[in-house]
Amino acid sequence: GHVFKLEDYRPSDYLIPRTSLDFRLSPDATRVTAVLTVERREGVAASAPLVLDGDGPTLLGVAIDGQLLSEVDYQATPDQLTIPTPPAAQRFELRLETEVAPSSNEALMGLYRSNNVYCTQCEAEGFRRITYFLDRPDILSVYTVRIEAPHNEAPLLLSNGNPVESGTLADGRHYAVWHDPFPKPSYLFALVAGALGKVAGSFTTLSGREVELGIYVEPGKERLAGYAMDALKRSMKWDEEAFGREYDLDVFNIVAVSDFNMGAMENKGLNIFNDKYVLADEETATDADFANIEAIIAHEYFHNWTGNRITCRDWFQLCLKEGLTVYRDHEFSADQRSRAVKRIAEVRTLRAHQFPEDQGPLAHPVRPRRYREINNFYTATVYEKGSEVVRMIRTILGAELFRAGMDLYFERHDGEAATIEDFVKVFEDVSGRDLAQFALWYHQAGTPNLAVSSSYNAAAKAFTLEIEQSVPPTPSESRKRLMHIPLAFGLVGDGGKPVAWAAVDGAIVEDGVIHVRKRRHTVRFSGVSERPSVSLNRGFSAPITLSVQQKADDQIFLASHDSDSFSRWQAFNTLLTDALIAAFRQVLGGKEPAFAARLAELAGRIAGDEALEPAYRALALSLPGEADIARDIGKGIDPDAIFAAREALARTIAEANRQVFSALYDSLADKGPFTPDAASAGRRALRNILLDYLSLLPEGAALAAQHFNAATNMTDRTAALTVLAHRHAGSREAEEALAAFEARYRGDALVLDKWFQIQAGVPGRQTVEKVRALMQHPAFSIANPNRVRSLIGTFSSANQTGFHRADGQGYRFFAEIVLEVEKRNPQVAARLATAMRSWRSLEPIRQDKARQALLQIANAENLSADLRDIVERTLA
Ligand code: HT7
Ligand code: ZN
Repeated sequence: GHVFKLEDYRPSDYLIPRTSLDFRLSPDATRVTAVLTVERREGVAASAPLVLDGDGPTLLGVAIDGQLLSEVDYQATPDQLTIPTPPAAQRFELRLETEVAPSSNEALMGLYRSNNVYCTQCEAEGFRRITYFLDRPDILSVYTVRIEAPHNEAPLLLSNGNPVESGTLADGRHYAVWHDPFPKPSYLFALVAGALGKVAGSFTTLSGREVELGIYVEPGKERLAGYAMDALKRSMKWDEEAFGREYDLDVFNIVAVSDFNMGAMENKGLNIFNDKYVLADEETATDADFANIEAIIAHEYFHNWTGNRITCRDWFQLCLKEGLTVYRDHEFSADQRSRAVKRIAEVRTLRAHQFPEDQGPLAHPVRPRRYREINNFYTATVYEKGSEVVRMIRTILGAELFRAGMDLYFERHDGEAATIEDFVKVFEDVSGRDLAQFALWYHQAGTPNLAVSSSYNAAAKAFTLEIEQSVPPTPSESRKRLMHIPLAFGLVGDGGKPVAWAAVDGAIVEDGVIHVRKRRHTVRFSGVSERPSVSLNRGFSAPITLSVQQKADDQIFLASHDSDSFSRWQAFNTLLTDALIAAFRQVLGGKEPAFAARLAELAGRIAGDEALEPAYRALALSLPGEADIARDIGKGIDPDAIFAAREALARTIAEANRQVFSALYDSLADKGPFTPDAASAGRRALRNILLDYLSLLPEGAALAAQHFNAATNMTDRTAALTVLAHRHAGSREAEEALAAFEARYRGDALVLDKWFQIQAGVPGRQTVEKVRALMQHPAFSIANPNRVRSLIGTFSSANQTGFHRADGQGYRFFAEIVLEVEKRNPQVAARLATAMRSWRSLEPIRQDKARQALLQIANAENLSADLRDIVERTLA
């Protein structure tokens, strides 16, 4: 396949300032008439051919300035329409007639049908499936869209922008016209038509403009959209307060559809959502679902400025909109909920998804220089690491200059298709700093490591940090340059008080941040009157790994006293991880794992510490996951040994804290009506993690069954069901609860996804057969991405012992299903296949079986570009 290269970018010869689209909708033969105002760019020769992108639309006719072209005047292939000799005039009108079949579109890109609703997904390159176009993000056009359909099939007709006209036609047909005054790239085009229920709202902007809000859902589900509507209003308000950004159209619509490749899409004025991220009430959604809905509603809304008003010059710049918008939604959630808890959750996500990507064969820079399939670059690196890079800019500049830089960005680039260089430049301009070395965060892949050791000289009252940076090699980048790493830190003394110093040399240290810019720094603090414990990378100021020579006593001290809540959590988490890695080695050596008593004691103390938020305590008590432990071990992974080590630690903690945990569990029982706010969710989270521990003790299954039966909300119900299914698999209690859940939610596909997920996650070798059997369940459909992700995605990416069965049956099953999914939906198949990305860190026997499965996929016939790209890079 073709390799797209950043350095090959050049502006297109032609522009399309205006686009008018006319859709006559029909499930198998939708007619699309596109009338494009085409303009030759200044200075381009009149002989330059016009070459439009396509992806298989059936071309019915081409006309220029009203003259029908004969077939000798153009060349059409499925992926290109070439007009070799366009008119000499600088501006002309190109009219294209195409036909597409939405109901047989199972790739869910372009125009398709979900649940009898017409909808579109054009990012990244889906628009070209509808008509031929300059389908690239630097071609900004003003769209007018007319939609026509039978009224009974599609009473609702939506597109981007503001409604301008609608009316009835003969034969029960009707139409609507939409106009979007803001020039936009084709990937932000959207259309929705069908029978949907509406939840209406309104928002008055900072300057007093009324915006009509609409959330459209499957009829009958309107009452499940209330939380999303509230989240939308809070998002609109927050963007005004935090970034001074107002909404700019008269209407803002959100549509929930049940077949969607990703989470949601920020089409201008018409966001389209996976219904999983809209619909919620206490009966059907968990606290995590509520938090996700809030975050994704905010994320798509924030794109209106970071993505839509200022878009990307090309797809290499994807992080310009995605990393920045993730940063914005993180800040929003931190403001709406608990900042400390949110930060820990973000870092856990980054480590779980981005670190393995950065440390494996699919590693790429936040701004890649090469791609074969852009769909495969909607990654944790572009999104989550991209957000961390923006956060570091704020750390380096401070809040005020950061805001000034963002203001300048909006002012300077509004209405443009911009680059990462443009983004970095605004911060250089407002601060006068040189960010060239810092910008390597965008250009260089891999997770930097800082090795740190410390020493204290009491006589000299000197505290010294030896810091050494390294960036491990990644595919196609063997030599790395030195990075600028903002390392927030604290010197912690008696009782957690900060330890003062008189002077520091060896690095620039400002506002609690050491600026690491060289390979080695000896940072010497003088006038330090007591030996401090050093708290490093406070608030996770940089997305790095740390190798710290630090005594367990210091870690225990920090886990109890660090005033930085992130680092306090980190200290305890590091103790747990170190203990788990040691236990893993004991298991491999045929020994019973043993743990220091003070670890369990500390867990008990944290659990009962009333000074800490319940949500924080819940996070501290949740042990590093099996995949986290595997990542920190690095190589020679035997998932069964990791599982055994982790279970042993959980049991040790539960046994040592039985009374405290049990009393606390009882005291946290639900009082009063359900609310989805962060504080209530935190209490549920703490109680549910305590249940998880208590379930390991005698009568654990009975306790979990009781929790399940008494549950009055989905959070408690799924927590108990998970405990039963995972820790008491096959027990009467587990079987009864699974059956009760299935019976209760029969017919509710989104809730049954949780039931699939829980069962796909059951540890152990028998699960692969269970998953295969569940694929025959009437609620399962291989054509629906949510179903596939719940069952197959959970099994392959969240079930270490089940998927990595030593005999390779998990991999073999997986390869077979990935190829089956791929026939319909290459994008979803390619994403599933990334579950194999860490295969080289496995022990040799599993590694060999994993390679065979990858080769089985690679050798399949007619592999899509999406899947081929992932599998070949994974094997390389
Ligand atoms: N910008 C959106 C990305 C997206 C997408 C990309 C490729 C294929 C389908 C897709 N659906 C949505 C989502 C976002 O980051 O906001
Ligand atoms: Zn986004």
